[in-house]
Amino acid sequence: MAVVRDVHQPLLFEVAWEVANKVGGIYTVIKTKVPVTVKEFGDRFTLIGPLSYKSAPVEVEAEEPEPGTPLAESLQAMKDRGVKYLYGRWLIEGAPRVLLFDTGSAHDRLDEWKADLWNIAGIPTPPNDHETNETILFGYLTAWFLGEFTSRCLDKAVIAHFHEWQAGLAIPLCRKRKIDVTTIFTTHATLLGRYLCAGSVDFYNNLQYFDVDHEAGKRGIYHRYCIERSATHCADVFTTVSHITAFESEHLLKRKPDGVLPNGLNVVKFAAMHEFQNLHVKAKEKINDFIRGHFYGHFDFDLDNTIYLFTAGRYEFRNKGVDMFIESLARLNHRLKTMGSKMTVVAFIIMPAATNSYTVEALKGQAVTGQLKDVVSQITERIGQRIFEHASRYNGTHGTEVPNPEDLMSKEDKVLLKRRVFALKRTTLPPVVTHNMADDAADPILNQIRRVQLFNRTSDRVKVIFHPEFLNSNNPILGLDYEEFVRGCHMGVFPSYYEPFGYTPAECTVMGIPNITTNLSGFGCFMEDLLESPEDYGCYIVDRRNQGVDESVEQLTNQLLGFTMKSRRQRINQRNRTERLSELLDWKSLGVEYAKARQLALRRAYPDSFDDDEPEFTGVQRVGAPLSAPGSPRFRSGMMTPGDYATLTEEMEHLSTTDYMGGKSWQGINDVDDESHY
Ligand code: G6P
Ligand code: 1S3
Repeated sequence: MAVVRDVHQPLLFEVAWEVANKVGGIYTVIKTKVPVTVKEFGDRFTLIGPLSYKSAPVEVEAEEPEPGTPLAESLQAMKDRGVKYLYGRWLIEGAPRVLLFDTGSAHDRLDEWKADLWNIAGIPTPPNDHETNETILFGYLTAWFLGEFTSRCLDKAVIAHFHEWQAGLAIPLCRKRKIDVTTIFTTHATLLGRYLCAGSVDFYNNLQYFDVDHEAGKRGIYHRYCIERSATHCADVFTTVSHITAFESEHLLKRKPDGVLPNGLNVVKFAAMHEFQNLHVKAKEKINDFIRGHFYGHFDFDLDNTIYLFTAGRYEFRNKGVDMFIESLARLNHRLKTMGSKMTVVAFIIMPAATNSYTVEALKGQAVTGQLKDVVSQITERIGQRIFEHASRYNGTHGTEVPNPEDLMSKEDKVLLKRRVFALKRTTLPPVVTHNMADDAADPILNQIRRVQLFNRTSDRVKVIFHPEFLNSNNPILGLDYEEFVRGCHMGVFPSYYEPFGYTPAECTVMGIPNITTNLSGFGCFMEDLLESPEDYGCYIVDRRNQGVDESVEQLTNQLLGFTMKSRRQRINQRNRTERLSELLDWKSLGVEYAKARQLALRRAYPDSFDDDEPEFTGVQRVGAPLSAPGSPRFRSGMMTPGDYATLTEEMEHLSTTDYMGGKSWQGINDVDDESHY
C-alpha cells in the first residue's frame, strides 16, 4: 500500500554548515530565525549541522533521543556503523533540537563516497580540497540519516531545508536515492559571483554572458560549482536571499529561484521608546573615551560636534565598498574644510586582517590619557578634602567661608599634573591604524588612505581609524562589544558592490542607527522596495546601478555631508524613525516567507494531498513617508504581500526575470570604469 504522509503536520529538518558553528552571516540567519520556527513546529523541528568539538560543548546540551522513536532508531543504526554525532538542544532562544554529525567519524568512507558522487552525478573531486571533502562527508551523512529516518517515520511529510552549497550535497543524493522528503535549497550567495566580484570584472553588466564552466574552471572551483549547481537543480524549491542574488543565480546557476526569502532579525523591543536613545549616549561616551586617548596631543576638536561613522564586516575591499567609502571620506574632508565647518567626522573601519597585535602608539594613547585621568581624580579628591577641611574649621569670621582657589592645589599636585600634561606631547600624528599590520605596505585599505592622504592632521575635518580586528569588550583598545559600538555611533556606511543581503545595515536599523547601503545590496533593494522615502527613515541608498562610479561617490559624499549638517534634534528624530523600521526586519513578519517556501515544497512533492485553494498569507503595508517629512513624489502605497518579493507560486515558472526584480526590469549598471577610477 502506498504511504500517505500527513502534509499538515510536517516534520522539518533545517541543514546548514553554520548550525551551532559560527562562521559568518548564515549563523545569524539560522540562529535568529529559530524562535519563530520553533513557534510553528515545536519539537517537529530539528537542525542538522557538523559537529565542531570546539564550539559544540558551549553551544549544545546533549540529550538522549526518546527511545523507540524513528529518530532514536535511525541514529542507533548509524552509530552501529561507526558514525558519531551529538544530539541535544541548542542553547539559544527557542532551544531547538539539534543533531550534529562528526564528519571525521566517517572519514574512512570518503573515497567510496567520492567515487559514488562521480558515478551518480559526474561530479569530480580533487584530493586536497579540505572544504569539499567536508562537504561530501556532511552531505552523505545527512542523506544517510534522512534515508534511515523516512523509512521508519511513515506517517508525516518531511521537509528538508538546506542552506548554501556546503550543506546542499545531500539534495542530489536524496533525489537519486528517491528518499521520500521534499527539499528546499537556499543560497546566500553564489560561489562564482563571490569569486568574480572580488576580481576586477564588470560583474553586473556581464552576468548573462559568463561562460560559467570556464570561469569556475579558471578559478579552480569547478567541482564546488558542480555541487552548488546540482543542489540548485535537484531541489524541489530553490530560493535565495534577495532579488539581486536571484538574478545572479538565474544566470550563474541556471535556475530561476522560486522566490526570495529575505534575512530577518529577532527584534527585541524596549518597553520605553527612549531607552535605545539612552543606550546611544552611554555607548557614545565610551567611544569618546577612546577618542580622547587616540588623539592625545592633537585632541583639539569638540566631541559635542563630532559624528561617528563606521563600516564593518569581512575584509572584502571592493565587495564591501570600502574603496568607495574612503574616496567619499576624502571628498567630505575637502568639503567640510572649504565650508569652514565646525563639525569633525571620525570614520571607523572595523575589518579583521592579519596583524601582529596593537601598535605601541595606539596603546600609549590610551595609557597616557588613562594616567592623566587617574591623576586628575586623585587631585580632585585632595581638593575636595581641602575644601571640606577648610569649611569644617569655619569660626564665624566673615569672608573666610570659601577657601582661596589659589590654595586648593598643592605644589606637588601642580607638578604631578604638569608631568601628565607634558606626557601628552607628541611629534607624530594620531595613527590611522590601531594594529601592526602583517603586510602594511600591501594593505588595500591603508594604501587607499595613503593615496587620499587622510592622515588625521589637525586641519582634517575627517579623521580615520582602521581597527583590523573584530570588536570585543575585553580589548585594551576600543573595548566595546560590536552591538554597543554600533549603538554609540551615529551612522553605519556600507556601500557594497557584492552583498547578497547584508546584516550590518539591518542590525543598525533595529538599533535605530541610520545607515547607508547601495542598490547592489539585498538589504538596500529590500528597503527601497518597502519605503516610499527611505532617507527620511535614515536608510540612505547609493545608486551603484544606473550611474558611474564617480557619480556614486559624489552621491555618497552628499549623503554624508547632509548628515553632518543635521542638528542634534534632527539626529534624534531620525534615529527614532529608523528604529521604527525594525518591525519590517523582524522574523515575526519575514518568517512567513520561509513558511511559503515550505508550503510550495510540500505542494510540489505531494500535489494530491492539497485542495486547489491557495493558502492565504497576511499582507504587509508598504510604508509611507513619515508624517513629519515632506511627501515623496514616488507613489508607493497600498497593500503588498510578502509574496510580492518572494513570489513563491507555481506560476513563477512562467514569469520573467522582472517578476522577482520587484517589477523593475534590470538595466545593468554603469560602472565600467570602476577600477580605473581610484
Ligand atoms: C540621545 C539622548 C539625548 C542626547 C542625544 C545625543 O537621544 O537621549 O539626551 O542628547 O542622544 O545625540 P547625538 O546624535 O548628538 O549623539
Ligand atoms: C552571506 O554572508 P556574506 O557576508 O558572505 O550570507 C548572509 C546571510 O544570508 C548575507 O546577509 C550576506 O550578504 C552574504 O554575504
